[in-house]
Amino acid sequence: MVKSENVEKAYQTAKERYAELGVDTEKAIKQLEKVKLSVHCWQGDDLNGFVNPEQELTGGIGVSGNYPGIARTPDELTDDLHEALSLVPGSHKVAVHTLYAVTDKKKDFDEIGPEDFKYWVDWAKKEGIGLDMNPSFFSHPNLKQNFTLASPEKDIRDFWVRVGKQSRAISNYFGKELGQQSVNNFWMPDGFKDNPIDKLSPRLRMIDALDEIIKDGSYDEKNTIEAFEGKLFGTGVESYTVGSHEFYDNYALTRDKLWTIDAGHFHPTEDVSDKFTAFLPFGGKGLMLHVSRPVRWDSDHVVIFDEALQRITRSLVRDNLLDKTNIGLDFFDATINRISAWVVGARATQKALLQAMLAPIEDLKEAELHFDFTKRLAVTEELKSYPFGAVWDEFCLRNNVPVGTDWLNEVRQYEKNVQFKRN
Ligand code: RNT
Ligand code: ZN
Repeated sequence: MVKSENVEKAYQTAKERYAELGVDTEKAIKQLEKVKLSVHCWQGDDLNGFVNPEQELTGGIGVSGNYPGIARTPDELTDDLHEALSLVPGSHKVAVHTLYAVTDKKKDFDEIGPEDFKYWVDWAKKEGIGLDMNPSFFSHPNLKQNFTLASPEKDIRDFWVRVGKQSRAISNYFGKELGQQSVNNFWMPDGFKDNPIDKLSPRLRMIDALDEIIKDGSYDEKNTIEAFEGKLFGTGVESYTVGSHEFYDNYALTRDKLWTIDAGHFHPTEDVSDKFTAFLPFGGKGLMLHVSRPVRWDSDHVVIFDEALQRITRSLVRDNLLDKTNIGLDFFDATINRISAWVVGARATQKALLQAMLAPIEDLKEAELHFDFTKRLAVTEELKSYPFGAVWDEFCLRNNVPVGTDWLNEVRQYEKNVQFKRN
């Protein structure tokens, strides 16, 4: 067990070290407290959901591993989420998918509406958190030849348009009931495995379908807003993806919606963090992020405190973009305890935010403005070994969550008493 006096002693020293640089650790702690993460429910059950769990996962995304203790029911999943959230400092949101509706009746995706998410709303109220939504455009037989909203077949398109419309009603219900905006994230796997002849028509069909979905302007943006997630390619659609980045960047801008940037959806050498400031100044309403870790490809590994993540959080903090950005997590790993996956990814994201906040940002901007690149490099390099971990520990302590590796003991207890008993 970490001793709290040690945490406090280390924090006092860290506070002074940062103060020498003109950095206020108390201010950073307060700033971090305000940042909500949108924690994806699907890490808890390998994206099976409750609507058609027998159906295989499609859409070119995949989960590997079979660590025991997977959540199989709504109660098991929310119990596990509760456990994970209790180990992550601060107050957050949970993101669900159409697949996670809780209903006694057999309902198809396009029939699932707000009433089928009452379970989640009641739970979220109990937890005091918000909910985000995602219409599911996969794991369903109407994902036909890898097409949904851009399908050449009208009945397939119409089906998915209804799913999209329903998701808006559900997201609006979340926002209204929980008193905070629910982001409704659209990702469609549509595309071709091999070289297409016609690259234009599928995109035109996609635009029409999306416009049809968002046509009803009666939803209050206080409650819900749509976000659109592009992708370079997916497994099975290597040659052409209808919803590319440029496609959704332009769609979001022209429709006054959010653009979703998933850290795994770009070429591995691209710097995702460089995109935020190339979008927002053009009138971009805001961003949704899917923080993920692509290992060689869009592999959806658990997020860790790595350079790619630090670049993302530095840009958000230094360029003052936190107010315009919804930070969601999107990864799935079944080779480890699924609760620990959530905890590692969420805590890593918060740590990276905190480290970015603990910097003499104005001073560095000033140096840059006067071409003092020597100072910029020297200071940012030294900052890397400043005692930010001591501030992080203090943040955990103040938020009543375990410090250091102590959270792992709790997960071990929980898996022994709860998760391993499920099998
Ligand atoms: C897929 C997208 C999408 C999904 C989730 C389940 O490549 O990243 O966001 O991972 O909606
Ligand atoms: Zn994503």
